[in-house]
Amino acid sequence: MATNRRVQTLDEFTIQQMRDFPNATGELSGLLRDIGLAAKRVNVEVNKAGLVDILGDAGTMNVQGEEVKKLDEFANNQFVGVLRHGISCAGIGSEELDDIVVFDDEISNNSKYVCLFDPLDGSSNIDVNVSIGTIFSVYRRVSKLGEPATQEDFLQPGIKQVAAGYVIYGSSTMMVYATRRGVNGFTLDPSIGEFCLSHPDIKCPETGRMYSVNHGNFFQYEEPIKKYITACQKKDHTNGGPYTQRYIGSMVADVHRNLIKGGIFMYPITTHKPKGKLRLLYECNPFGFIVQVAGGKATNGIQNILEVQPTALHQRSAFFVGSKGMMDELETFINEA
Ligand code: P6P
Repeated sequence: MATNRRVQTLDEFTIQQMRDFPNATGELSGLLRDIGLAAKRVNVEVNKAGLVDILGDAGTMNVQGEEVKKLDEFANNQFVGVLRHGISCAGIGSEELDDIVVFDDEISNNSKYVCLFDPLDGSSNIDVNVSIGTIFSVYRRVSKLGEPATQEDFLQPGIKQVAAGYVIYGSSTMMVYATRRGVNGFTLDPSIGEFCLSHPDIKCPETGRMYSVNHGNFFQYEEPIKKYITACQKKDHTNGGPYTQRYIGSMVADVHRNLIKGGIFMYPITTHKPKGKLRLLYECNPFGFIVQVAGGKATNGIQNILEVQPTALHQRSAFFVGSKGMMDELETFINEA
């Protein structure tokens, strides 16, 4: 008798992971399930964004000085709300909030973890129906349990991440997260409202032929970056085939594609943005952790991105991430300079 391949839901998977570690308290598993719940709520609104008046600028400006769209605020409120009322998180940092939010209640103050979020990255694409995403990062607190979380809990180098992940709201909605044990992808099955394991043990291909960069900034890049991009364009079209440029302008979509198919994503510093554009804590570090666990590499052009010691919640960084072979090739251009 034909039987359906048993599909494991996110909840079942995280509980199984907990069973594999008998001394696990289950807090991290619970935290990941909380994030999955918030993501499902955001997904509902993202999927109908064109139908209801949730689009358009909310009129406020976020800490980045960008107009905040209503869906940004909605997404932020979902993640903050679920984690505040959960039992696994002592506080959060968010692209949408100037400062950290410390939950400061008895349960939360005894929680082991803090989270950082970009609740809805690529939101400028919402109005034109391009894939957007949520990015998250989880750290074990360094402050005293039983007391409120502190700024130091959030300003840890990326190498200290306990978990990191993203949700991509695209042709399907997926949640991908990494712990030190590996990277796994879960696709939302709307018929049961559950994220189901669809991409077990994701590995980033050692090489790829896709390079992702904003060519509009080409003449603002430093020389080694321009030389590498030009080399990509001149790739020998015989062996291994030509490189191709793929850039959606939505980081979650670009990095997700390159993680699965192989490729390199670059957001270098430019003359207009000498510190880079992307945020270290809730864009670069989570993706750096995910891709490195999957076998790829991630740097700021100078060092492993996960070794950078953060000094500010919203600090920016140059960011290069992707297949090891392509990252090594980029580094030869940078080192030559
Ligand atoms: P640019 C979206 O605003 C974002 O933060 C990332 O999702 C994306 O990769 C990048 O900015 C695109 O920036 O300057 O190329 O439009």
